[in-house]
Amino acid sequence: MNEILSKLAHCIEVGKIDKTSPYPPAMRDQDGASELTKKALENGIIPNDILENALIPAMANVGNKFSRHEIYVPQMLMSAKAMNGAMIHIKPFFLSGETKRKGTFIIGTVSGDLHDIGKNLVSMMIEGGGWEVIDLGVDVGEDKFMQALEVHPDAFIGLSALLTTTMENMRKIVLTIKEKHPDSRILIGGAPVTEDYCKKIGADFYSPDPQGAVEYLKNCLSL
Ligand code: B1M
Repeated sequence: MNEILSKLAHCIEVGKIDKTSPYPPAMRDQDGASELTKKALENGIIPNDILENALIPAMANVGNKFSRHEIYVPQMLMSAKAMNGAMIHIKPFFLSGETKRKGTFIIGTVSGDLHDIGKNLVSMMIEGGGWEVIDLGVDVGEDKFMQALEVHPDAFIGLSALLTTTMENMRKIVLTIKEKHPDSRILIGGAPVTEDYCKKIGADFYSPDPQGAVEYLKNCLSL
């Protein structure tokens, strides 16, 4: 792997946000995820390669270490902060700057779930695809989705969940939305979510990644 990307992946894994960050103590005064992402961009590495070859695999390693009880929640949180420190620099590249929007997309991480990195990536890519994105944040229940739909009745809706427990909350949200807005289009995603689960709960589309979500919206427009 490219040296900058491999250092960047290491910063995500150990939770080194930027040069001024005192954590982890062994990396004091060294570049963190923020500086290395900037360097990667300055060296002509494309944002998608930074994501696919450094940030996402590093977060996957963090999850595996957590599963093996080699790290705990505070370390996971530091990795998430380092990831955000990197994403700040990548975000502008995914925004197209188009003024005329293709439509509105309402997104949130479902009730009980505080994971937002994947959801933010999806928002960013969809916004970059020319859509207005209304990001409701994390721990979002059916009421908040319904309120947003009152204001934007033609919007597409995206639900994200990272826990097998909170994934179940998608079912109620889909049911409530479909009762009042049967023609609405709901797409779902997140690590534990599957195509099969999507069909079971009556959602319209499952995508394992942000690109699939962007493609789905694009295809809906051309129907
Ligand atoms: Co949590 N956590 N966590 N965590 N965490 C996982 C998800 C876990 C798999 C770790 C593990 O055990 N190996 C595990 C879930 C187990 C399970 O249910 N099967 C877990 C757990 C158990 C927990 C807690 C319960 C831990 C505890 O407190 N004991 C707790 C729950 C808190 C809560 O939500 N109520 C918790 C807390 C946290 C932190 C707060 C510390 C932090 C989140 C910080 C944040 O998001 N701001 C955190 C983190 C960082 C993780 C891991 C390490 C990384 C998640 C991540 O950001 N991945 C994660 C392990 C892992 O995933 N390997 C883990 C990177 C991100 C780019 O991927 O979110 O999957 P992801 O998104 C992808 C796709 O899924 C897709 O696109 C994205 C890009 O490819 N996608 C969509 C996502 N949403 C989509 C929507 C779409 C389409 C595609 O359409 C709408």
